[in-house]
Amino acid sequence: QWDPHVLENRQAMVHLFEWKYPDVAKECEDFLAPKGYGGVQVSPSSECVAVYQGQVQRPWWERYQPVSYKISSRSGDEGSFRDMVARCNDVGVRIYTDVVLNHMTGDHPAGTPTTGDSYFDSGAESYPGVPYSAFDFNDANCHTASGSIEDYSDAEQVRNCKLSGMKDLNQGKDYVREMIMEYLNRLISYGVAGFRVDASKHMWPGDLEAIFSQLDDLSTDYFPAGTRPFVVFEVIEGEWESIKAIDYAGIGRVTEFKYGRELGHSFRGFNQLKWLRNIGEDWGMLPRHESLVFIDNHDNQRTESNGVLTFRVDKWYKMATAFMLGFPYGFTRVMSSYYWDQYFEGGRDINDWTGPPQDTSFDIISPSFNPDGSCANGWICEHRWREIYNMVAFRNVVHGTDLNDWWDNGNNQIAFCRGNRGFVAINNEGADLKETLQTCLAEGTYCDVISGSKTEAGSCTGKSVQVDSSGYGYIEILNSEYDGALAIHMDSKL
Ligand code: ARE
Ligand code: CA
Repeated sequence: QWDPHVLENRQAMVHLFEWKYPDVAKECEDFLAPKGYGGVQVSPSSECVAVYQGQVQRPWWERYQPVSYKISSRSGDEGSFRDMVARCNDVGVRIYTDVVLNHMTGDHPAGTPTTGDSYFDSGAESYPGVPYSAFDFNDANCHTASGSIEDYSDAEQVRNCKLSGMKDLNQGKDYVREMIMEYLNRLISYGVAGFRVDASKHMWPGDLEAIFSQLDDLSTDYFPAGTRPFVVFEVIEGEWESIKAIDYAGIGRVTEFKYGRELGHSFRGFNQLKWLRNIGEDWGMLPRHESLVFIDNHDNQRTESNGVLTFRVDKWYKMATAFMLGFPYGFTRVMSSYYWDQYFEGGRDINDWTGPPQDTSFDIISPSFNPDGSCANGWICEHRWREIYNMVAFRNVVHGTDLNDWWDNGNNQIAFCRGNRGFVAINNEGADLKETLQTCLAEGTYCDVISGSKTEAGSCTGKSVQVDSSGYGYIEILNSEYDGALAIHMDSKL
């Protein structure tokens, strides 16, 4: 349940946040497979509440308030979901579904529409589409005055009380477990490779273990018999909280939020890059084979909490992503976003609810693509930025090697090798990097895959690096350059 079941030469996944399933399927075929992405995390597929609340019209977060476990959302219906899973698997790209198992909806007035055809009554805790009734919820097990989580240091209420007022399911009940397992097994039967389990911190590890250890093996249409589903538990470990990410690592991978936070801190200049040499377990993070790492996610790119980097600070973002994809720690996830206008009031972006690009009937608009492959009409598509997809290819090429020959200038210029297969240098200093460094590569000329790409004809559209017979090469990253990183690897040899 820790293995993402990607192909051996595809070692990163991408979160196509709010993409429609037909667009995901096409992206697998046209871009992700050719560029070497191993899998896609898709937004929650279950039927959910359709939110129209004054200014807030169809926010992205409505998908985190399920009404039933039918596959029906703005991304598509059951048919398009199955078609996507089949088409992506056919080109060797895995699908991981985001699943919301902790709760159902918050309070909504009677008659609130849903994205499917189910009726629900949040006041009575009645969700006939599953069906769940009031007996299936945790009300009797929560002892706070408000019924919601009030103190995050108290594990009992974090698990048994309502998260942001949403009806909290009791996963300790056999019936609730059965309903959840039926849903997850249905997704497995369609060919998904695994799940991102939303709000895992708010569920008891023992209950999750009972559910996830009993799930079916993955579909033999695409995976060898006996293959266990990949599971990523979303747990944000709070410094002052009693619940720890490691409490969940015995049942699957866990999100390692410290990683993106520390990289943001470093690239923003609050910690010298030279210290990144041993980021990972030595910094109190999860064992690498149990962790999922990312620079930002769909939540913290909105709050920008802890100074995480996002597409809005693109030079730093690409440097940090190059570091993450170049460095041997964790399974890596690339974020792929859409744009929205921020509007700060009292330090908070009041537009943070804004949903994906949509037309006047609130249907999601498909991304369109520029001649250079980047996205248009509101989609950012970080995963289509050359500096990022070329580093995904880098990670694939160096897979199986460790880090060696670390170099730094004692400050914010760093470089390292991955075995004798790849070399990365990063300059986050107010000065040029001009050094002759050990690249660990065989003699030859290499194309820097950050400033350009190696073409099919075998030439390089960016900078190139000459490596001598002892592995040394002259590396230059000027402070004025568009990008602050340089990367070469075996397959970028000219
Ligand atoms: C919305 C409205 C609320 C309303 C509620 C019910 O915004 O005002 O009360 O609906 O009507 C997302 C949005 C929420 C949204 C929700 C449901 O972010 O705003 O509520 O969808 O529509 C904690 C959890 C962590 C969670 C984060 C956001 O531990 O699991 O909060 N992350 C996941 C998803 C979110 C999603 C949910 C869970 C809910 O990724 O996208 O919410 O399904 C410290 C703590 C953390 C805490 C963090 C933020 O770091 O240590 O535990 O994370 O602060 O509060
Ligand atoms: Ca709970």
